[in-house]
Amino acid sequence: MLVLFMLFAGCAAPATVRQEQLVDGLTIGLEAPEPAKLNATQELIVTLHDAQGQPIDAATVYLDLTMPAMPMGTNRPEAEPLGQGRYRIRTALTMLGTWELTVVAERAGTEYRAIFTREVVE
Ligand SMILES: [Cu+2]
Repeated sequence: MLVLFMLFAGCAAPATVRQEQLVDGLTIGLEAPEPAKLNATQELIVTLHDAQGQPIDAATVYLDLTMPAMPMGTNRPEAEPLGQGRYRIRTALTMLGTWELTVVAERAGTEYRAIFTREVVE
């Protein structure tokens, strides 16, 4: 299941895109600046909720950044927990084109993975 929302905070503020996936009862969300600019530091927010909609804080979260079109080496920035089921990752995408951002969340010995696609533009 993939849900896509566009949030516009105001005329002057940059837009944020929010995507969500349901993985084995865990709702994994990713909030990212839109558009995804080449080589710009961007702040990504991962959100985790259980089947009852309760935020999950006791998880280890990182991103696995790849491009489907080519090998790009290993790039796995770790997330910093913010509380309320939110985790922050700062990273930059260093090439134009389609990226796959795999959110990996480890919780109570179980690993959950959700793949989100981002299009990087100039
Ligand atoms: Cu590439």
